[in-house]
Order: sequence, then C-alpha cells, then structure tokens
Amino acid sequence: MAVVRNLIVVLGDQLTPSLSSLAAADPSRDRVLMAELHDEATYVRHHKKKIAFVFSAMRHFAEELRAAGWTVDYVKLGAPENRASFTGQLASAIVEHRPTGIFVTEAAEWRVSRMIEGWQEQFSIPVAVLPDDRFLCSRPAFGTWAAGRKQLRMEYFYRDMRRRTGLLMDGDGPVGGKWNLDSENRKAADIDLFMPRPKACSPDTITQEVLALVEAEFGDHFGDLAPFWFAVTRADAEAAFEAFVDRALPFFGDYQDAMLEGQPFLYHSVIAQYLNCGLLDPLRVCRRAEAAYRAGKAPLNAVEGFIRQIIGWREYVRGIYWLKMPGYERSNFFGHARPLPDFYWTAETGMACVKAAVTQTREQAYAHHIQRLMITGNFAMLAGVDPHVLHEWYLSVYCDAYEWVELPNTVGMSQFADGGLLASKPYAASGAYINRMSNYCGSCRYDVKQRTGPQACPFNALFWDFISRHRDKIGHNPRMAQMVRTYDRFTASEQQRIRASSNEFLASL
Ligand code: FAD
Ligand code: DLZ
Ligand code: SF4
Repeated sequence: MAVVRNLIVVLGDQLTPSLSSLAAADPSRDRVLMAELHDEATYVRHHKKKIAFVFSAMRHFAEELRAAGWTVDYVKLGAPENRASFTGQLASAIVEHRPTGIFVTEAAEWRVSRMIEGWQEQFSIPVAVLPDDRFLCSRPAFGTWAAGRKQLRMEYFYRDMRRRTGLLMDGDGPVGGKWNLDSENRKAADIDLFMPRPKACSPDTITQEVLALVEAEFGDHFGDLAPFWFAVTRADAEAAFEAFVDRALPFFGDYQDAMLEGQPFLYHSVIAQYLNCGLLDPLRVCRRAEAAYRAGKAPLNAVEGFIRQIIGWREYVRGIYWLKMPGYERSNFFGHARPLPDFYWTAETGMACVKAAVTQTREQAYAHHIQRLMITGNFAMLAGVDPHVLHEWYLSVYCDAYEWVELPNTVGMSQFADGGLLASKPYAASGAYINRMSNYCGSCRYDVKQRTGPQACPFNALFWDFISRHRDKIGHNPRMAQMVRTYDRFTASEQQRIRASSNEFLASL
C-alpha cells in the first residue's frame, strides 16, 4: 500500500479547488477524505432539497478533484464504512491509512470548529487548521476592525471593504460619488410576464441517485425534493450566475425589497447556496457584476446593491458570528419564549403573505431576503417567538443556510435579539409595509386597513402591541420612539382593543 503522508479533510461547504488545505497538500502523496454524514444532515432536520444539493455537489466535487489528479476517499451515506460523523470518519481513516498529519481548512461553523480543535489530542497526530481565504475579510482582520468601536455598523465595514477590494472605486472615492444607493432600491414590482427565472439544471445520474437516497433516508424531513433544478457543479453554478447577470441584475436594485405573489425569485440572484458551499467565488462574482456596470449592461444602483450584499453584509455577518460565538445563539433581548407556530411548517394560515413565504420555502428551499426579514422574521418577532427556535427553523429550511450566516441574520437582524449589536433598530413592521412592498394583501382573508377585530390584518395589532410591550427597551431608539409616541396618541379604548386583538390572535396560534 502506498504511504499516505497527509489526510486532507474536505467539509461539505469547502467545494473549492483552490481551498487552503488542498493548496498546502500534494496530490501525489496526500489523500482527500470526504463523507456524507448522518450527523451533518440531522444536527437540524435540513430541508430534503438542501441535503440533496450538498450531497450531489460533494459527489461532483470529488469527481472534479479526481480528474485533477487527487486520490479521494469519498464515503457515501449508507456505505458500510460510513461512521456518521466527521470525527468518527476521521478516526477510521487514520486507522486505515496511518497518515503523518491532517490538513483541514477552518470550519465555517463554531460547532464543527470545536470538533476539529479536539482532533490533535484525540488522535495524537498533528492537525494543521488553515485559514479559509475564500472569505475576503479574515477572522482576525474583522476582530481588528471591530476592536475599540462602540458600534459595529455594516456601512463603515462595507466602505473599508470597497477600499480594500477596489470594487466600484474611482480613485479614493466611490464610483458615482455615493457609497450606498439603497434609498433608490425600494420600488414595488409589477407583474411582468417576462420576469426572469433562475437558470434551471436537469438532474444528471449522480443527482438522481442522490435524490433517491435522500427520499429513502430523509423522506420525513420538511420540504419537497422535486423539482430539483439547482446547479451542483462549478460550471453550472457559473452559468446560472451568468444568466442572472444578463437577465436580472439590471433590475436587482430597483426591486430588491419587492415581493410578488407567485414570484419566489423576482430579480434576486439565487446564488447564496453556491457561494456558501464554495461553487462560486465571492470576489469573482462581484468583479463580474462590476464589469457589467462598466460595460453599460446594468445600472449603478443594481450593481452597488448587489456588491454590498456580498462584500458588505455577507462578510460582516460572518465577522459578527465569530466575534460573538459561543453564546450569540442564545441571545434573547426581548425575553421571547413562544413556540414556533405550526404554520411555519404546514403553511396553513389565512395570512396570505406568510402562506406564500412558507409554501415557496417548502417547494424551493428558498425565500428572498425581504420575505425572510419582513414576513416570517417580522411575524415571529411581533408574536414573541423564541429566537433560538426560530434560528433552528431558518437553519434547516433554506438551501443556503449555514449557521455563520443564518444566525446573525436571524438573531441579530430579524429578531433584534442581540439588543442592537447588528441592526440599528428592530425590523418591526405592520401590514402597511407589506402592502406597500407586495401584492399579497389583495388575496388575503384579512383586511390590511383594519387595526383591530376579527377581520383585521394580524400584523397590525401585533405590531402596536409589540411597541407597547417593549417600549422600555426600544423607546430610546429615535426611530422607534416615534412609534411609541404614535401609540401613546391612541385613545385608551383603542389601546385596549389592540391588546385584546393581539391576545386573541396569539391565543389562536
Ligand atoms: P440576493 O438577494 O441575490 O443577494 C446576493 C447575495 O448577497 C446572496 O446570494 C448572499 O450571498 C448575499 N447576501 C444578501 N443579503 C445577505 C445577508 N443579509 N447576509 C449575508 N449575505 C447576504 N443568507 C444565507 O446565505 N444563508 C442563510 O442561512 C441566511 N439566513 C437568513 C435568515 C434571515 C432571517 C434573514 C433575514 C436573512 C438570511 N440570509 C441568509 C440573507 C439573505 O436573505 C440571503 O442571502 C438571500 O436571500 C439569498 O438569496 P439570493 O442568493 O437570491 O440573494
Ligand atoms: C450541510 C451539510 C450536510 C447536510 N451534510 C454534510 C455532509 O454529509 N458532509 C459534510 O462534509 N458536510 C455536510 N454539510 C456541510 C457541513 O455541515 C458544513 O461543512 C459544516 O457545517 C461546517 O461549516
Ligand atoms: Fe399579510 Fe396582513 Fe397583507 Fe394579509 S393583510 S397579506 S396578513 S400583511
């Protein structure tokens, strides 16, 4: 048997040929280990489509590595040698190959990082944990940026990232003179028969085999497996991104906050699942979007908005995650404790907006940002749902969900459960906001114009009751203080009706 020098452990979200652990290794002597693991598929009960996506992308990546000359031990789920966990699988590979060392790129999640930290002692073998240079801001660099700052606002981080990457820069300043064009990106969308759809890929034989496996092993998990149209190779993910640049990027900015019945994707890119598992490279994607702007193919508000999401928000939430873990996952500023309503799983609710968001989540393992933030997130905060339970829901139902990105978005941005570390104010809104940004209310059994009573949109009474319940915690925030003052101007009997309507609705959940 050939002598194996190092074992390179490649995790399911590290599907990148230039990965630091592979770059440090030698294909002629080192060996790659990848495994489909029961523990990873069930630490939360992931959506069936997400498991299929990860497994199929992993199988295709193993093929890509083999074609590039690597020896890959790929352990399928259900194989007799499968040990169900990263640590168990590594233990058995060490016995089999007797390597002199282990290489692994740092895990994206704290949970897995803890596991890796234990390996050196547990196996008495050197373990080299290499930085993940697919992110543009390293964990130490974010720590340096955050040190000594009173407020960790994304906007200032983002400007630094623009300077560091040179993206959309004109000398020392931003192209067009403004760093952030978000105020131009709040149009409501009209129904358009020619609205683009994300590029769909047909499942090849590898994917078909994975789909059958997932149905057999995880058939009782939430979500629909079919239709399965995600890209599972780098080439197809790049083609899907190119299709977005051609068809949807020009409108991405204008309609970034819009929602439309029957249009799950609107002008969004639907690439987070590819970025987060390593099929697409964040900097490359941003440079391609900038090139579209420079070639006159997409306007500045669209391209700036798109790039901000990636070098701004995506990097920033990762920085916050690593700064605040462990412990961040238990943040609960408002002390909310309500269980997650069943309709987050069943979609059985009269609220048309919630029904649409949950239905497409079940069908596609996808909802766009405003649906996550202003429909399911907003409802949960107004209803007082336990943020940890909600976090587990978001982590399990979306194809792009990994804790490093999902947790800060849920706990920090959508639930304000960190007390304002990440968001400058709670993203709380009544039905009026949803009505302005969508066409859901037209088909809803509730009346968005009514504040109280059995026909009233539940978001309305819940919103005002939330303002009243938490006035001590949010009243000092200038933007929320205005809401508190408006609530105080309601008559005592109106305030009573609000409380009663809110209580009645919550009791019915
Ligand atoms: P687009 O709207 O086309 O945006 C382009 C890219 O920008 C995305 O692919 C993504 O990589 C990045 N991006 C946009 N917004 C954010 C953000 N707030 N944080 C980080 N990156 C961002 N995103 C995830 O990738 N995984 C998650 O698990 C996740 N959970 C979320 C949970 C909640 C409660 C909320 C409010 C947001 C969450 N997001 C998450 C952020 C955002 O909703 C998704 O990145 C986006 O909807 C993915 O769809 P898209 O690729 O079409 O994005
Ligand atoms: C998300 C996921 C799933 C569903 N399954 C696997 C798996 O079987 N094997 C694997 O290596 N990775 C999987 N992943 C991704 C990991 O959970 C991810 O690598 C860790 O969360 C670290 O970020
Ligand atoms: Fe949602 Fe209220 Fe509009 Fe119904 S009326 S769709 S519950 S915002």
